[in-house]
Amino acid sequence: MASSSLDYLERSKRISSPVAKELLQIMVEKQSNLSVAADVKTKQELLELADQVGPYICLLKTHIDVILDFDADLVDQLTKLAEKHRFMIFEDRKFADIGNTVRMQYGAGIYRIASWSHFTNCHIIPGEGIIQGLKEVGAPLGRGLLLLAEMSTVDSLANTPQYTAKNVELALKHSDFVAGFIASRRLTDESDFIYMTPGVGLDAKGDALGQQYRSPTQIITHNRSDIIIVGRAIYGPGKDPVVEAQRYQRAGWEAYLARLSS
Ligand code: 5BU
Repeated sequence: MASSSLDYLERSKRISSPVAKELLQIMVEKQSNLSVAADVKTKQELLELADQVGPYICLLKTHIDVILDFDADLVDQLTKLAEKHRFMIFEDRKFADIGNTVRMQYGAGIYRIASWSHFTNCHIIPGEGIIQGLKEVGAPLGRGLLLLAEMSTVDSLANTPQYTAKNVELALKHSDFVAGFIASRRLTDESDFIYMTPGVGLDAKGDALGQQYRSPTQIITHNRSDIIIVGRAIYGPGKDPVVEAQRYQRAGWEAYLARLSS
């Protein structure tokens, strides 16, 4: 049976990646396949947003390098909020350099991403060495990597069959560290991976810089992805993050239930 026809609970028992397993368990417990992309600019805003939306999400996605006043205490507090509300953390770093460089960028520097982020992601533009470099740092810590097999923007160069197929090939080869993909749709049934999709919105169709939004129904029910990643639609101007997080949690979960019954 294709793994996408199984429910999240059944998949949590079978999937090989320990972080994907834990994430699927959290999704079942909280009835949430919602990840909030917390693209805010200060430590206080990030902590406030994480505390507000925490009860409704399975995963918090960060861009830690946009935080003006980043410090180690931010990471400690985020980790405490993740434990309090039971969500995981995904630093959307999009590594893209040679293995030797990403090893340093992932494990060291100011952010020490590997020390606190359960998931991170990379482009496979440099070839297999980028996965090997990240794996040397992340695997001993029990972290998981997501490959950027597709992007949500209107003219993304990643969305070609050959590039996407290479992502699948490398994920299968490194399935001891690759937990899944960033993609708009399920890419393979050969082995189970977790799929996360940004560019999701119920109201706007896009932004002025090439972003495109699709609905949870399109992404989860029809395209068989697992997690919707939602940013400005939750906390943008005039939005109430709690109301919107609840709304997207509901929409994502209903789309998942519709997939199971289709
Ligand atoms: P938005 O406010 O929902 O548009 O934010 C989307 C987030 O997802 C933002 O943090 C992007 O960096 C991220 N993103 C994306 O939009 N599209 C992609 O293909 C990838 C990441 Br990969």
